[in-house]
Amino acid sequence: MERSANYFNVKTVRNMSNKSESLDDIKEKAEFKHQLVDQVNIPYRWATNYSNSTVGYKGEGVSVDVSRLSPEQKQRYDDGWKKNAFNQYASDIIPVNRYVGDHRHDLCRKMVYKENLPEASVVIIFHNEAWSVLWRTVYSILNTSPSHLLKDIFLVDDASTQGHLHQRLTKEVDKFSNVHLLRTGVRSGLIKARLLGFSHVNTTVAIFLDSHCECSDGWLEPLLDKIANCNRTVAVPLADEISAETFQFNPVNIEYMHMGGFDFDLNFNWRPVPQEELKRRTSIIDSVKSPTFLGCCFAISVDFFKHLGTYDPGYQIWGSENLELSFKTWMCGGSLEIIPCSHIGHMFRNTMPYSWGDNGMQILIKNSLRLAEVWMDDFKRFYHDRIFYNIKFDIGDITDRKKLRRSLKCHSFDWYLKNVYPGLFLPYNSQATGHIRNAATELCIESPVMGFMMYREVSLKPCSDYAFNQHWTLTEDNTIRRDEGCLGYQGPHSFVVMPCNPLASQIKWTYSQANLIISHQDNRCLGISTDRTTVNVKPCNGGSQQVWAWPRRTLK
Ligand code: UD2
Ligand code: MN
Repeated sequence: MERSANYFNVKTVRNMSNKSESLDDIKEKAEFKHQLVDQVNIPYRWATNYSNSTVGYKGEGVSVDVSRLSPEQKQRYDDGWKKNAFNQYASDIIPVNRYVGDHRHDLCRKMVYKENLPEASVVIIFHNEAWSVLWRTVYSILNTSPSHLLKDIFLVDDASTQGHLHQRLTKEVDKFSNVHLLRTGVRSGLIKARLLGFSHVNTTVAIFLDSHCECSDGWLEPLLDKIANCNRTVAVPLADEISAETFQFNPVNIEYMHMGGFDFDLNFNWRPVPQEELKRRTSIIDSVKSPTFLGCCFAISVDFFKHLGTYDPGYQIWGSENLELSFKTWMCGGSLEIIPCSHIGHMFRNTMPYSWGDNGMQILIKNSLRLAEVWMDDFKRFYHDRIFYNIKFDIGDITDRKKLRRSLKCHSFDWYLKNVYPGLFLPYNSQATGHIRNAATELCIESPVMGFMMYREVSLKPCSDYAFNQHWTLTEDNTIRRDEGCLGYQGPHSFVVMPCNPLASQIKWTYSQANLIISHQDNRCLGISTDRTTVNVKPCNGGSQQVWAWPRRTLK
């Protein structure tokens, strides 16, 4: 599946390394203490025992000069990308116990935390993961966690098919007294896999990580301190970026903190922190209250997670569990906070390398429908509208989840929107919603991949009920909108999604009784380009190429 959402943490500060070295150069420089971990057993190390190799040290990346690889190396390089959707070849060159550096703000380093912080265990789930990447996650935890604060690490194998994750992994894990391996047996999806790991946790705090993370100095204490202050706070570290290409560790710049939001595709996105929240904070290292969070990498009190009914086990494979936990945390008496002193890197990738079975999109929709049905009250209609009322899927039984919500006496979703996420755009009083279908071609206007749509051109594509990025709302104030983006034109032949500035006339349109879409900028009509790949504006001529079907639906 392709990545959606402005899910990538775009605010990274370091530039990617421009280095371009062949494998031989790299080996030489590193004195090649660490051979390609694919071929040899990784050295067995205990906590606080970092590699002294220079490759990848302090989070540096490695860029592989593909033109200098031998055919055999090139094959491995290609296979690595194919299997993982990241550059496994580069990862295998970097020691599994590299030091990623201390990325904390000076003020964080001076922080003094409570003496009796609660103990934590970490759950790491995976369905196929490269050996070097998985172990780098584990080593980074061991190397950066004070031993009295970390009890267990549970690796949960969600029915991986790759050979190295079978016997070899069992053997490797056996060398550690505090690393345990659990296996789901059948493919369960990340939500149920996390629940299996969680059922073994017997510490005060549980921490969940993806299998391609790296924890950096001082990540653990501020999370535990937050929960020790109030066990209803879900503590979320910064999600630094580990480059999928070079494995460079790019820390978030906390001068430009973002918070988690969501759109009505029910995708997570990054949003600017509102002024009121910025004013509430007294220091740059104060936590940021966040309406939602990314999903991986968070710490939660075991009691509070149980109180909230953990995750909805009805969610399959991937998706929505982060919004579920976000909504219910806030609605049922807790809070969700991003902690600027805690740096954990996550490797963000463009596509998912693993299979979702026959119909991934349906799985995603079912998870979202469960979420909407249980937690969003009447606001679920905005999601239904987004998926073109394509809601006839069997989403399984949700009686227990509804009962849970009632028994916890949680606030309404309306309360959540008003109090926690007042900045969210709600498409009230729309004039039309859904596909904008061209009468001459039956093609629909599509925005670029969701989340990456700003300042990129729209196109014409065959209409599909699964293409959420073909959904547009004609708003009360005459914009053609998708969440934070509006359709506007830079020139008569260049149509991009741009910020919805209410004063910009190039984003204002009238949908006439004759089904023409008329620009407020120059009274001309939206039509299609001669090659039928995109839209344009021309003087209105009454031709079917300028006629558009768009359901005139008013959302209240
Ligand atoms: C993001 C989250 C992830 C989760 C997901 C929404 C971050 C950075 N990551 O996923 O934690 O909230 O959004 O559901 O916030 N996996 C399994 N079984 C499966 C599929 C995946 O164990 O059937 C594992 C996978 O190996 C990985 C983790 O689940 O460790 C998350 O999957 P991902 O990394 O492909 O997804 P990501 O980071 O886009
Ligand atoms: Mn991930």
